[in-house]
Amino acid sequence: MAVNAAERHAMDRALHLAARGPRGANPQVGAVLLSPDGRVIAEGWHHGAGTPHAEVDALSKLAPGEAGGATAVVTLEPCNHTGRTGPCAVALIDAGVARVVYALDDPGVASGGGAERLRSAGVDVESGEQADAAHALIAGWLTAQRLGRPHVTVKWAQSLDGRAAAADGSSQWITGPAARADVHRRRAEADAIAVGTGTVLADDPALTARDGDALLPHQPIPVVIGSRPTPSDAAVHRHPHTPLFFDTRDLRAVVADLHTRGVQSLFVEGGPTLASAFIEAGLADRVLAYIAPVLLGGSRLALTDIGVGSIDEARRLTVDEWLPLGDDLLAIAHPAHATDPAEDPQNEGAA
Ligand code: AOF
Ligand code: ZN
Repeated sequence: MAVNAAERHAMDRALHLAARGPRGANPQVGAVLLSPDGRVIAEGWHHGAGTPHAEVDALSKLAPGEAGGATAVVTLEPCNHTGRTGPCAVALIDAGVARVVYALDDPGVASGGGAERLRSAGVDVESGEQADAAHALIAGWLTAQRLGRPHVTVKWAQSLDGRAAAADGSSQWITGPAARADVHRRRAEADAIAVGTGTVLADDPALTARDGDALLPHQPIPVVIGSRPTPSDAAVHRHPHTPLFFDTRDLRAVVADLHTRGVQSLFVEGGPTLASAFIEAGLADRVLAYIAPVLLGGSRLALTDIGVGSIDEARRLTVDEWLPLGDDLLAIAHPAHATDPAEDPQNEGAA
């Protein structure tokens, strides 16, 4: 049976409810229960890992028997596994729900398969309703599920001749205020922000996302990678989140660890050694190069060795946008031939 107007409307509402949940290790999911005549009888959403799933949250608002014959409208396929909570497919079957309309399939190996389970219990199931909107809402979580690691953005600022600093190492400020404000807005969209220990020693960055002097509402977790000790009075220790330190060169281990902590997006701020290592490891899903109309010359390049020995090994990029920011220019790009990082051949071992 095709999706009707009441169900479509309920999906709008479920998407709205889903967005109330936190971004984190679990997806944001919303659910609306409709009576057989199409009235909303309960609403629910997922409040974060370890709490009841959206469907169970909605069912908990009804008396026993009240969901008999109801339609559940959910933004994600009801799960089929016992994780921190029991399978939602079973909870819906046990409650007597007659029909389920959902937006996106659950990509989880263990958690997927709820639709089949529902169907085999005689529940009528429709999928794909407003899948695009649901996808947009949990894109970060879906990427993390597919790759087993966060989506990685590598950012740097450079002179027109590709340098990241002057001969003495000074690098503040190559770009102008519009570019710097843009960086802070993008920092605030990331779950975590990484620098190398060399950058901590050279620049002592706060690693906060700011608008002028004010902290933006969302702050990424600061991550410091490398073997040199960080001074106890470094600015990163005053960050609202406790910094994470990784004394390793194994970036795959770092991103795998961040994944287990629920980090879905990582913003790599530099310096050139760390940025280059992420690119060489095939772990850069997106590149942001802020290019300023200034010449520095010398040997302090924006990137060091990225494993390109010959021109046919060059890491070609596809530009998503050239964005003017004041006198500067931002290139937003991703590895060529990959619209989806999971399908990028340079991200070997990523899928
Ligand atoms: C649903 N409804 O509201 C959510 C689902 O460890 P658990 O028990 O919290 O399970 C987490 C997995 O369940 C998560 O990875 C995803 O596959 C699914 N999330 N499923 O039916 C929900 N949040
Ligand atoms: Zn569930």
